Amino acid sequence: MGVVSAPADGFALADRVCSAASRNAQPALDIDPFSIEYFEDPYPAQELVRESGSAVWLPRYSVWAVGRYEHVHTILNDWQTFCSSRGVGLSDFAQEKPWRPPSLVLETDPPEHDRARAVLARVLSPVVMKSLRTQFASAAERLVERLLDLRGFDAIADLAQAFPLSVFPDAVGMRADGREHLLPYASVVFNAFGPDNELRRQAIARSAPHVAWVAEQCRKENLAPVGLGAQIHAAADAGEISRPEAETLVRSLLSAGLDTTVNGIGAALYCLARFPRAWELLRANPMLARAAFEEAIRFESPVQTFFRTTTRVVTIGDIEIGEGQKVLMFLGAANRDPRRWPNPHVYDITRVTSGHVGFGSGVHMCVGQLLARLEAEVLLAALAQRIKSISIIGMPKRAFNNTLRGLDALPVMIDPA
Ligand code: OVV
Repeated sequence: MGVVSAPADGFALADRVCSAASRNAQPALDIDPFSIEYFEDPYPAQELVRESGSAVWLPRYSVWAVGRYEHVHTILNDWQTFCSSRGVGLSDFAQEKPWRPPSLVLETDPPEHDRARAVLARVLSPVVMKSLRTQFASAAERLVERLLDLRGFDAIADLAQAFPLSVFPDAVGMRADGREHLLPYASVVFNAFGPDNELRRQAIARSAPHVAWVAEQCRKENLAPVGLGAQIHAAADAGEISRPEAETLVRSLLSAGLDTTVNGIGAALYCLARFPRAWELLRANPMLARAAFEEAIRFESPVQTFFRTTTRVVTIGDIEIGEGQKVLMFLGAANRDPRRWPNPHVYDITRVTSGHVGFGSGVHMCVGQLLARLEAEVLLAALAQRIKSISIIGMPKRAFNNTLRGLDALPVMIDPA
């Protein structure tokens, strides 16, 4: 530990770091963290980001990159200096029109942020989670029984997607038809945080039907009288927020509430299939389901990156950053920073995961994290109780997205306990 090893591609670390003495010795890197090549294996480049300095300039996008845990954590917890209201993607809302009206929680700063956040925090509170638990657990058990009949299936489509799709839209109170728009819509949202590359352009070019459908579903009259959507609209009935604000907050649920849990659960399944010791531990003690999920979030970091924009000149470690600069936080790199995590590249469901930044940190920390954990916990516990082994029986296929890390396909075989 502490020794910098040569990246897997054979280029020595120093060859990629332009020490740029002409620019106050500010390190620069020519990596593209939004390229297919990077998504295929992000770890060498993430190590470069971490080891090059406390902040490193990415000339390709004219942004600062931060990959060390300490500094990612500091940035996440200083909204005054590192604001969200200019967007948390590459696009600076002070310079460019956002592709959709900004989110009232994600893309705002206190005090405006806090009003919207309070509504979502209440709608996604522990009391509400308790009311959802029994139905979620039954749905998980039913799905696992069905998969046991199949024996061989795609752990992404048939499990990581199927389970959230079987519980989340119902919990929100959505109508049954048109739900096939939800994952494509989320894919657009998360691609749109990235640069103007092929992924983002294609996603936005094809977004119109998904955007129109989602906007329609956010209206009070299209949501069941009980459910998370209705609870948001109740805040408008009470005069706490306006009706259009309620609709935009329902949009936040639909934007951030499904593809994230799909990739979080997918990460846990991929980890448990690759690390048989972890699977055996979980099987021996299904109470470890929550720990297995949390460690999968640290290990895979399904949400890989977010940006902030500086509101003043600021120093990160020994690097000075100007005002109005985009700062790219590598959550995945921070979650594997050897300065913070022993054996960071090992999936270990017995480790202390608290402090990981897979859900962010600070005022914007994932407001849906309890719902994500509930879904994952009941599903992993059901698997642990009914299944002896999960084996990968075909090539995993990676999904490419500017923000989300996960798989498109994971062919597996399961054996009953
Ligand atoms: C965390 C997140 C991701 C995407 C969209 C939103 C939030 C939103 O609030 O719309």
